[in-house]
Amino acid sequence: MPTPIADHTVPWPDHAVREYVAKGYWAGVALGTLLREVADRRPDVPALVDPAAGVRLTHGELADRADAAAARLLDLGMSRGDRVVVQLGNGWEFVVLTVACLRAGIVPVMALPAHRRTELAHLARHAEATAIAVPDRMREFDHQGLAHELADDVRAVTGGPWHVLVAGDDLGQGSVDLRALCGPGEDPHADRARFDAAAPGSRDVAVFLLSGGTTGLPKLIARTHDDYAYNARRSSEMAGIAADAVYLVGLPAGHNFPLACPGILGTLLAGGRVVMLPSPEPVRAFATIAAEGVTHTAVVPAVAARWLDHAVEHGADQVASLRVLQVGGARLADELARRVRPVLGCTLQQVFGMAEGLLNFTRLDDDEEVACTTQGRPMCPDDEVRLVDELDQDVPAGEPGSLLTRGPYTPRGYYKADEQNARAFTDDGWYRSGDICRRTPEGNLVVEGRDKDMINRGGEKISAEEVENLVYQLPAIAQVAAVAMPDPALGERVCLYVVPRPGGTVTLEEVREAMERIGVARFKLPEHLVLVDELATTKVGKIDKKALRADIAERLGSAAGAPA
Ligand code: J2J
Repeated sequence: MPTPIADHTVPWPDHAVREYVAKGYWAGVALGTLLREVADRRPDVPALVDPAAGVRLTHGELADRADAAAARLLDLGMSRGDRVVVQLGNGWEFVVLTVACLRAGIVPVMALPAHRRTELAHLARHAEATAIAVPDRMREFDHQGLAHELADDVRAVTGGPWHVLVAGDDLGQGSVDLRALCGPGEDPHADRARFDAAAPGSRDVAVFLLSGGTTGLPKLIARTHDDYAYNARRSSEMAGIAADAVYLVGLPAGHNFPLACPGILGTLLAGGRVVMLPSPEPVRAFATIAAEGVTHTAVVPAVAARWLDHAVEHGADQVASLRVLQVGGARLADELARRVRPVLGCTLQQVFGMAEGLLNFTRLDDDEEVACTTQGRPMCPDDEVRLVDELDQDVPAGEPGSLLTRGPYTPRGYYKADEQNARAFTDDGWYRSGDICRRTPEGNLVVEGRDKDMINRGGEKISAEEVENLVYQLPAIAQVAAVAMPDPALGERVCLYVVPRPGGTVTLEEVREAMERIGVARFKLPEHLVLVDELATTKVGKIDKKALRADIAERLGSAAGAPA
């Protein structure tokens, strides 16, 4: 039996809970129930489109399928409070399974398709998952095979059951057919009644999100039904999502941004329609926007840049229906931001968010200057934000400081991570985002840098410590430091500084091969390697990453220069 989730979460203090309930942020209703209510009001309205699979479901059909799937999960032997690692591509099964979990109180752990053995094994172990959902194959990778290897490992340790749910045509022995599991049920009324009668508690954990990563392995962020429902609903208001909205999911669906800011959940809760696309590659994305009349979508700056180039070359007629382009996940350059409206003809909304909670948006009616040069302001009047110096003292108005935050959808600690929590949260519950921001006189935030040891590769967050731990497994390495190097397309890429052991040496290819053998997401592989005799250190003897970042920027020519 997995440990109850509540044993390892950090609750909001009672006075905060009372306030969030009194102010209506926490509605006291489970997410699955809220989605059911939408389906009852709009049963025949389109809810979910997966053009690649040719699947189109109404709100009523989606809700019924989710209940049928929830019932089948219980039939497999799963029960409320169990955890399932979800590593699915952007297809309809992701949505049905997620809603099924929300109805049944089974908690999805939102992994990414890029994750490999190291990450998945860690997530499964840390969350004490009893199931994993994967595609059969995706982008040439045998996800099903890896899932079964993991299942064998887990069963050997726990002796308990472990389910491998597979979306695809090529089902192996021992796999559960996820498409069948997410298919229509035989008795929708009975399935529904079962979950109407036993909805999860609104303060229970609804989903586990992955932290952007500053530690050796990703941390889990436990988001409750109450806080995540608020997150999704309020984000919809920010983005102008109502029942007529058609939201395109192009980023990996398990990311907080496309999942609930407003993303899939916010759009469904507003009674709108969600369109699933495997990737935001512009040719298909533009064609899908045209075909489905997409009104809203979310991208990272690197994708925004590709869309702008594509539109300049091929015209923007296909994206005429697009009203709002949300851009976030990494700093959007002001120059790029200024091109969005003239080139794509839609409103730019900058989103500075984090899976840990706090969401900042530029408002749809902000003037062009604010929308193009700031990352917006918190969405909730009761989001608390402080900008502080090294001693946690507030910096003077207008000065850059390190962002601390608390609020109704920002949990007070990571799941089962006392040691990290002591560092990532202050004693009085402020989350240290590690972002260096400045506040404009109008109250908008501008992200100027960060004081966390993370590399932001086109919106994918990479923990330097995690990369370094992996590289230390190579015998030829005496010392290593992973740092961000500037990149014109992705913003940053991983650069390694390596001190080899005496007489030894190492190449970039050797490091990459070793990491691939161990099995980690490809986006974490270093893309440049610098051999040095020693690593510069700070006064207190720590590796001087700032100096290394400056060094690599200089070696590449300039801060904006292209890598060799
Ligand atoms: C600069 N840095 C940004 C921005 C995030 C919406 C949007 C993004 C995320 C996300 C998210 C940034 N400019 N506009 O969850 O719901 C960096 C910061 C932040 C970290 C969080 C959402 N938007 N960042 O990116 O959990 O460093 O969430 O602390 O993946 O991304 O990363 P993540």
